Amino acid sequence: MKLVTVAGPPSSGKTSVILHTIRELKKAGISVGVIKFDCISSGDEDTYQAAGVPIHIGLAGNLCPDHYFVSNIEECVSWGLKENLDLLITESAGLCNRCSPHIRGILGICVIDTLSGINTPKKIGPMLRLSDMIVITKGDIVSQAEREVFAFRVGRANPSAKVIKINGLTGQGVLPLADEMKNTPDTITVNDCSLRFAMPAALCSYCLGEIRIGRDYQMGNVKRMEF
Ligand SMILES: Nc1nc2c(ncn2[C@@H]2O[C@H](COP(=O)(O)OP(=O)(O)OP(=O)(O)O)[C@@H](O)[C@H]2O)c(=O)[nH]1
Ligand SMILES: [Zn+2]
Ligand SMILES: [Zn+2]
Repeated sequence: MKLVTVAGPPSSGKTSVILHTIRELKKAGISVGVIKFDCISSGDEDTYQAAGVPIHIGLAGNLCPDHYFVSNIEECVSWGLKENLDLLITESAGLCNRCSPHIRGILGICVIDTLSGINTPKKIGPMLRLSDMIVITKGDIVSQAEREVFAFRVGRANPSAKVIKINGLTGQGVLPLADEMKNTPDTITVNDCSLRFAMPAALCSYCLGEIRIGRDYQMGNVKRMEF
């Protein structure tokens, strides 16, 4: 089974792009399932189900969804194998911008939309910087000049990635992504694989539920600003 990680800011068009890609892959007889990682709720389950795509949702609750991802990814792979999938795609909504689900040796894709603003590529961090392929969506609602500046900034944030433009509404531009997924090697386990980026975590009293403000309540890994 092939494994692909797809990450990107909320509402950037991940599900739209994945669904168009799956439609293409189905034509080639490839069976695809999705695991969606989200925080509190996800409407994606219904969307994938309606499209006939096997879907499993993981809700991270209070945890960072990427930390939750890495604690569960091996079980996700087992699920995909049990479902007899040819390809398992994980979708995660990189909320904190500091974490990244991408794994060494596993195709990692970042989806980002032109509406997020030209400074966003620089701010997004490792899920963009350390991805193999970057998909830019929503080019249909900005000007040609904005599209070009945005793509330039994306290329500067990650010079080694392939950058492609996909219209998430129509699916236009999806073929190179489907091809990349088709050609990715098979995986039967991610045990002993490594993340591409160490996930920062504070492990301070606030991680453990503290809500009071003041030095007396701050324990563990606390970083102070300098003035
Ligand atoms: N105009 C336009 N709209 C798009 C495009 N791609 C996606 N959308 C719209 O953007 C919205 C969000 O798309 P989704 O595919 O749900 O985005 P997502 O990244 O999966 O969202 P979450 O999983 O909730 O983080 C939907 O209303 C899509 O129809 C695009 O290329 N152009
Ligand atoms: Zn989605
Ligand atoms: Zn995080």
